[in-house]
Amino acid sequence: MSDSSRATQHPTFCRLCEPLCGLIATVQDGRLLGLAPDPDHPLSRGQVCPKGLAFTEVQNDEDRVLHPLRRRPDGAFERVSWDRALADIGSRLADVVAGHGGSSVGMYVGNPAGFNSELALWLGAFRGALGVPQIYTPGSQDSNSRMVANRLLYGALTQTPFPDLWRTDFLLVLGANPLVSHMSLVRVPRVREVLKDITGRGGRVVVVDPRRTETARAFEHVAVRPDADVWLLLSLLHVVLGEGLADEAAIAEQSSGIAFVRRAVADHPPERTEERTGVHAEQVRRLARDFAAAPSAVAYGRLGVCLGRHGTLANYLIDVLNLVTGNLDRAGGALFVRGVVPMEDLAERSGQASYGAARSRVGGFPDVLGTFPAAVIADEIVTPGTGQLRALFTLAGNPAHSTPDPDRLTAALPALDLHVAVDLYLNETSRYADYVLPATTFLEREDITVMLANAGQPFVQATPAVVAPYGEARPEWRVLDDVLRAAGLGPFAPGRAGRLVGRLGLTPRRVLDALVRIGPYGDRFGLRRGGLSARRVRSAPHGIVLADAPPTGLRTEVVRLPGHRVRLDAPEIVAELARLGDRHESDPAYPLRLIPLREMRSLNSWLHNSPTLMRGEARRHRARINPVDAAALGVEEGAGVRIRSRHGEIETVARVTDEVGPGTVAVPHGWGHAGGWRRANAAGGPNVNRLVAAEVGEVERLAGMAHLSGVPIAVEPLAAQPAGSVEAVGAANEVSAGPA
Ligand SMILES: Nc1nc2c(c(=O)[nH]1)N[C@H]1C(S)=C(S)[C@@H](COP(=O)(O)OP(=O)(O)OC[C@H]3O[C@@H](n4cnc5c(=O)[nH]c(N)nc54)[C@H](O)[C@@H]3O)O[C@H]1N2
Ligand SMILES: Nc1nc2c(c(=O)[nH]1)N[C@H]1C(S)=C(S)[C@@H](COP(=O)(O)OP(=O)(O)OC[C@H]3O[C@@H](n4cnc5c(=O)[nH]c(N)nc54)[C@H](O)[C@@H]3O)O[C@H]1N2
Ligand code: SF4
Ligand SMILES: [Mo]
Repeated sequence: MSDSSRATQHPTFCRLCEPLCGLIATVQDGRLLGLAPDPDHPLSRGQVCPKGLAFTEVQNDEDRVLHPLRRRPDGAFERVSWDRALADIGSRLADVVAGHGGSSVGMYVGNPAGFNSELALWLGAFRGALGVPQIYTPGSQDSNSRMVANRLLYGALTQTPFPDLWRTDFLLVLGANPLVSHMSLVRVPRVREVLKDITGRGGRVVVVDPRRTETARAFEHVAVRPDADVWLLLSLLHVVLGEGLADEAAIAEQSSGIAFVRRAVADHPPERTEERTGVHAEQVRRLARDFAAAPSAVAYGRLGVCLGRHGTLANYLIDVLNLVTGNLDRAGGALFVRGVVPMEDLAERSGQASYGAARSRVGGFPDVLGTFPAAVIADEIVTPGTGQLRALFTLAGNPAHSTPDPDRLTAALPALDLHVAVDLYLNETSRYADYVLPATTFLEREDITVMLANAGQPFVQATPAVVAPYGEARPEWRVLDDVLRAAGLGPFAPGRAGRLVGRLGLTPRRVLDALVRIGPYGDRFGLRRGGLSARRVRSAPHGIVLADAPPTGLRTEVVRLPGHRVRLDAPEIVAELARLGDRHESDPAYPLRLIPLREMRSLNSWLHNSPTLMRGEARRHRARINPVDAAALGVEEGAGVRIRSRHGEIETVARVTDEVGPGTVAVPHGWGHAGGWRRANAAGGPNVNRLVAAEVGEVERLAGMAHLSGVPIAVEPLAAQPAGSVEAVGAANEVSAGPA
């Protein structure tokens, strides 16, 4: 950390998305002057994206919340001291728990929390202290269908196989756009180069997507209809199994239940599914043959398949394709994960990687990793009874923006007895909180990359905080710790356990250090020569490459089912397949299909206050619509459109382009701001999640996933441009000064 008045440079790494690219932070007088790519980072080697560099503008943003804020009855915020905030939060939380039990307390932990190892550890403590609080995450808008597929196939929720991009001969991407989103559930700095290397060594990259995305354009594109991947995958399997292209030895050795798969795919020849998928039968047959014939091949699916009406089934089928072609757990195929800290193993062994161990009160959804679908939060708040949600903590998240039917949640929030947000900003959710507590940015806290071990080269890096917290910002783990203490709850409360924890001086850092040492690469506290210790990691500021390639042959270690066999016929899958298509209604009033779209210069809902990222005419909200549809509807390029679903409506501007097929409309999420971020508010655009229902019947059954892809919609031209920016609350630095 710098305290001299000379500018100093500090290697660190970006924690906005999964590549965790190396950065050099320049600091002077405790202020961040700028961020640059770290040329000495072994994995990212001097490459970063515009978001990473623009983070300087978040760090130094004058709209950031830097002091605890309390909301007054008139809705304006006033500054309070940490002590007063914590005392009041503590006593109100204690009241809720005393009166209604721990199950009436909820927490929504947002996406940036996934890049914070200290918080990840301390969340467990929060949970433990409250007994059975309701935990929500973006997982139900992101990856829970992937997790549930893992559980059903491998008996291990946390074991998401990742594509061995570095050795494969054939990459089949379904529903991901790596050149923009930089890949997810696999860590790939320099992703363009890694993908280009596949074709460079004579391999192929095929992108299955309803939109001709940046990635599809750079490689081969298969244009599929929205939410039809399940049928495409069934047909690919039909060809592989039916034409004798499968690796029968691998099937016999690795799996159980193949008879079910053979029966299931028999009915789905490509000729029968082509109408649904929009992919010509002959193209499907060729794709299946080429995939099976490649020396190594891997299918990788991400958001586009996770968000459909059968997201769990789609993820399951992707893995089945990898397995039956002999590509599971081998070089160039789909690999299991072994972390620097055995997070996966710990979660599985400790029972935290649960599925269906509890059911949500509203909707009866099975828990996924102890979490419930965010779509039910609003109903949990307003539905009376035992376990009615009365206190909510939102940490690093924006659920009243990022989840289905944001207005329903916004309307429910005021009914809470206590709502506390820990965030960098007043966002569309925290603006309704009783208290908004200032969090540290990733540059203001130390970290170690114990997550995201799913990489081409197993790697670990630690960073100190490169600047001291601005204002009164505090790390989230401390905030949780302090809140529990103030409420007289849990392991940190006064009492025996609390005293013990106090005496041990237990901090996330200490726990993480110990975990690194006992992990698979660890020094076992000196018992293993050359092994890792946190001290050794910290002494290598650009990180340490632990191996040249990821390990293979982990199945017998990680699959937690009889004989370590992958189970192909879990009853949940059998039942889901029997209901295939039951939620794919066709209503002539809503003939088009909505699909999600990520932009290079957005990060979900929270980088729209950066001047650099928002510069230029291209940074306006646009719905991509095919020229054929546009002509039929009388919609012109640049004209205003109204998009309606059975559930809600939004207004935006049309971009007429054949990058989406007829019948498909692609709309970016994360826009339509009304928080304390003034530039974001002024950027306009609607929140696309208004088109998505939060009703129980709209949520995918197995994993509780929101349906954000394939939503039936109608589009009509607007006479004028859409209404401008939305009503907003004052910026955090304009709050009325209250007693400190
Ligand atoms: N620049 C940028 N990078 C990001 C993010 C960001 O907001 N901005 N967000 C980060 C986060 S939180 C995540 S989870 C990852 C996600 O990373 P990705 O999974 O790559 O997500 P997207 O870029 O949204 O790509 C989803 C793709 O699915 C396609 N699609 C939609 N519906 C269907 C369908 O039914 N079938 C098929 N086959 N495809 C479909 C869409 O057209 C889109 O191209 O990105 C991360 N990286
Ligand atoms: N329509 C549609 N909806 C989607 C998606 C989609 O593709 N389409 N994608 C879904 C996906 S994949 C995701 S991951 C979710 C994201 O959904 P959320 O996690 O609910 O929301 P974010 O937009 O990531 O907002 C993150 C918040 O954390 C704050 N923040 C940033 N860094 C920190 C920090 O270090 N500490 C704290 N305390 N706060 C911090 C930011 O200021 C911001 O307010 O959105 C989902 N919603
Ligand atoms: S791709 Fe961009 S946002 Fe993601 S880690 Fe790298 S620099 Fe950060
Ligand atoms: Mo995400």
